[in-house]
Amino acid sequence: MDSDSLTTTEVARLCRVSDATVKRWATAGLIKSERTNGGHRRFRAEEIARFQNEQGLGTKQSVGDESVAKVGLRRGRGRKLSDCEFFHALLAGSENQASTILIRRLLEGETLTELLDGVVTESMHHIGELWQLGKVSVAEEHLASRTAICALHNLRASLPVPKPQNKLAICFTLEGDLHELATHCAQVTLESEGWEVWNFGANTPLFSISEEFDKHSPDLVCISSTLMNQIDRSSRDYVSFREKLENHRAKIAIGGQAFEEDDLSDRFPADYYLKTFSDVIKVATEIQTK
Ligand code: B12
Repeated sequence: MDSDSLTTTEVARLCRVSDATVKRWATAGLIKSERTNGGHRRFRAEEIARFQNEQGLGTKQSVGDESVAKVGLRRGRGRKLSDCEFFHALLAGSENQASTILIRRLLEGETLTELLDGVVTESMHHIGELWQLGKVSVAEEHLASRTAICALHNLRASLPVPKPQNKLAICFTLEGDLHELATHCAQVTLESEGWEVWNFGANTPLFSISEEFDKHSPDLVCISSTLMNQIDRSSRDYVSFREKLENHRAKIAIGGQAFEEDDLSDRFPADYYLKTFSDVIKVATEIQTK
């Protein structure tokens, strides 16, 4: 199967209609398609996601709904195979293929957080292992990271529009840390719950974030730290950051490998220490219902 696009039968299955209906939609110009050399129609996953959202069709789901997740997992699509496909698409720098894999899996019923905690994180970790073994170059690792970020943002554009929650979150990675993927994952997760999110990305000084507080007053701050080179300095900056936050309502959630490896909770006191993006949904729900 071509992992860049969907066949008429796949679209029909996703939208729960007949092949003939899909062909009619395509002929009427309701969904854009391309033709293979053999004259068969092919559809881009982003296009189908857009159409489904517009029309309220098919497997459209509430993101994070565990019951939907289980249905997705029970379906016979080789999980390992497509995880592997995603990993290869990242290494090849194929933005279109990587995006299609994620969007297709979402359409098939996997939850957003399953994709983030599973396929995206695992593929990047696998790339890290190969890099450590000298089997993946620094250039390939850079390309894979950029491709993953692009795929995440294409996936984001394909998500159903959620009910706005009137909540604001800020995401960033601590100063000196260039690993930004988790901030994008947290952003997409919170947005899928109807939050507004400002993602400041990698290498963000804490003092500059505290200045943002006076302007925007967020409800949640998501901090990611993969690699902390200067723990003493970062923890000192964090103490002043917390002091500035005292008069604000924002909760602080911290995650990342730097916190998984060592217990840094004394030096970085926070409201939540999170490991997964499905935890982010739980926190968002808790804040919303208060
Ligand atoms: C991509 C990558 C990079 C890219 C980052 C590009 C970018 N734009 O983000 C670049 C090339 C910049 C890079 C640089 C370096 N890297 Co690097 N990198 C990685 C790699 C392969 C993937 C990281 C990633 O994106 N993962 C995907 C995200 C989604 O997952 P995650 O970050 O692991 O986060 C997970 C959790 O931690 C948690 N999480 C994280 N943050 C948050 C926040 C919240 C709120 C929540 C809920 C959860 C959460 O959620 C995720 C699910 O479990 C990892 C491999 C690995 N095992 O992680 C190495 C890795 C992290 N890098 C490593 C190293 C050594 C480096 C360098 C020092 C290499 C060098 N000599 O220059 C530099 C350091 C640069 C710096 N100052 O930060 C080591 C770190 C080892 C260690 N702990 O000491 C790793 C583990 C590779 C390895 N196997 O050795 N790297």
